[in-house]
Amino acid sequence: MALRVVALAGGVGGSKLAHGLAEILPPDHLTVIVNTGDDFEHLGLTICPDLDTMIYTLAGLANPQTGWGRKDETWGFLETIETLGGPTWFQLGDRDLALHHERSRRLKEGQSLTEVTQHVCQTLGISITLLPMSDDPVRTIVITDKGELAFQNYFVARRCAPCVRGFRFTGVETAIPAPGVIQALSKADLVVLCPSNPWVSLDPILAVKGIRDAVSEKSVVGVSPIVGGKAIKGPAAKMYSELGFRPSSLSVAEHFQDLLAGMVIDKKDQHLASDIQALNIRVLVTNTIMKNEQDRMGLGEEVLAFASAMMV
Ligand code: FO1
Repeated sequence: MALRVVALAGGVGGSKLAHGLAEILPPDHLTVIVNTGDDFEHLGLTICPDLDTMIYTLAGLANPQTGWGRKDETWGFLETIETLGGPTWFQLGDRDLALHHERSRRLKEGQSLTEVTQHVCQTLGISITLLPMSDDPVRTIVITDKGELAFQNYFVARRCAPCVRGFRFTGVETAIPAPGVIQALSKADLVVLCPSNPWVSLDPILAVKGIRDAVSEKSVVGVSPIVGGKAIKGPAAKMYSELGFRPSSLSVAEHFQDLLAGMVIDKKDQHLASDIQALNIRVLVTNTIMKNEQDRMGLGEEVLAFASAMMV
């Protein structure tokens, strides 16, 4: 009997595991809740990078080199923006741009982000349920030695260089979970915290009213986004260091200690297993680096088997 799973995810790493789970679970047994704290207005468009990275990954359209944006892309729009003296710091390909444009048009017409996401998933043949964490705007602000920076300014424009002091999620005080989020969590047998940045991909989701409480009622398994003290991709390890924590899968386990029943760590971190178990968290040590679709499915299978064994 397949488990009913809800996965929480952000950008590239989280999307890969979500893709593996989507390949092995019946479509109606997987709901993925995606971070929207990275969203921003740019060139008059509403851009949702983590939703789009998830959509492109699940649809097999993601750029394999970067993990974000689309493969088989053309760049006529951005090249022309450059000749016109417009902003080109955020790389928008022509096909990707069409998604931002159509989403923005529908949102302006009054459709919700959930409705637009469902429509896009249908057009791309994605059969699992993909939900934004909220239809209300929540924006991650990175508090740094260079001041408070909007997320994409920190992440893309400044390439994560500023020293992080903390985070704020503006709008989270009044945001409510998107329709279906709490229902999916209440029906779930298992919640998976995908290998996404704990600070700026998973914490924003858990900060939306009611989500952390709903997750805490469930069996939760996390997959560490940090291997051998480094993030596979992105600034997670740098953020841990700058905030005064040793970047390690143990720090990630401590980060979510009150939620986790189990943690999946890479073989490189075998030596940390007992420290994590001492937090009363079961540990699975395996290969967590997903180089291809086979790895994604393999890790998905292992996470589900680990969770099932934990729940008996
Ligand atoms: N990341 C970059 O480092 N440089 C970019 O130019 C860039 C463009 C971009 C366009 C669409 C999209 O969906 C994502 C894009 N990203 C880019 C990644 C994005 O900033 C991050 O994926 C998330 O915000 C963090 O996971």
